Amino acid sequence: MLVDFDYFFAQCEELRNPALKDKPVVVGVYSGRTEDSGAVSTANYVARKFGVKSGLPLYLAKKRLKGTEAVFLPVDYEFYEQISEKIMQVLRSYVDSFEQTSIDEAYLDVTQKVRGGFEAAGDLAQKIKNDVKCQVGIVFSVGIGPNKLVAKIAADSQKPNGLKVVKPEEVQHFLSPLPVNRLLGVGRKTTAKLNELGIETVGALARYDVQKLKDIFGKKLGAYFHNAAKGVDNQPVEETDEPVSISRISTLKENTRDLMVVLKKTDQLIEDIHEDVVQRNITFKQVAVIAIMTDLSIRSRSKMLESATSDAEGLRRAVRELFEKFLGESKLEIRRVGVKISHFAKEEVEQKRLTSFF
Ligand code: DCP
Ligand code: MG
Ligand code: MG
Repeated sequence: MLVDFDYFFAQCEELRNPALKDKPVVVGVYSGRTEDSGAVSTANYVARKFGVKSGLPLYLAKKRLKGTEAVFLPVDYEFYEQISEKIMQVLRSYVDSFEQTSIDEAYLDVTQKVRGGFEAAGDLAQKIKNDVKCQVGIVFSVGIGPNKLVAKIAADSQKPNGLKVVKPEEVQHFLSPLPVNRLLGVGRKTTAKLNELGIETVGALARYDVQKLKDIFGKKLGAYFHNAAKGVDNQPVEETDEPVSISRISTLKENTRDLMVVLKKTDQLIEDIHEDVVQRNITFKQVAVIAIMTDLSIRSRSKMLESATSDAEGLRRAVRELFEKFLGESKLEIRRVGVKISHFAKEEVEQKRLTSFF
């Protein structure tokens, strides 16, 4: 099974304020330059009817929702993470093995639990949905299939509050009519390239000569596209203890705009993060700073380092640079500060799995 929570950040906001439910709700990341600069993180389905979705610039979202009772809120990641953890805990109690892939997504292997029966898996999914709704108050969509690839596409096919079972004998029929961009790793450029070859659907991709695909996209990717289009995927559901990012956040003794005060705090956070980096034996390439302002809005700035590093000094330099710039651009006082690193690589780069490749 693949479980993906519906309109997650916005649903969390509805959970703590049910009065929002019937209104368009937009959760956004405010970049801080002007009141409306920034982008939509997600929106509830009421807002989506007006064409508002993840990634849309906020000023456009405001325009599309003009004249409605739309509510715009800043991202409160920590709150969403708490809710996410509660749900993940409930999900875990039902599985043979479990793999969380993002704040709102997890794969559940229930093969043993249902003795391989797809109908029993559907019943189990309904039970889990009811349990999570009852214990946490959140709804999600679930896809069930013979492997991760099919489960993921199935989950996306009936949002929101969906439950879709695709049995092994139905895989071909289910995948064939879908546009190629529904496959993981087929983005805008690849879609354009495939379309040029006359390949619009997953079915057409499955029928296309595999050797030609390899010539065009390289051996590894070509083979992946061919298999994916046929619904073939053998990746196990397995727990990964590798986070996608490491962050620490902390409240300042008092609100400030003083760089030195900010850096004193971030130095402690950096020390903590660096310990984690050493322990995990990883390098990072991206550094971000987070500032929670006195009006509780959250701002962040990030920077890609020239090369991956595990060095604390490099991290300190980047954080200093980011806060210097940020304080120059913003007028409000800061209440809490955070540091985040991401884009990890293991010391010996291993790329066992294509999903991690994408
Ligand atoms: N998110 C984001 N920016 C994006 C995409 C997503 O900040 N461009 C965040 C907000 C989402 C959360 O990640 O709530 C989960 O992403 P999903 O793609 O699962 O989207 P939603 O859960 O919001 O909606 P859906 O009902 O389509 O799953
Ligand atoms: Mg979701
Ligand atoms: Mg998701």
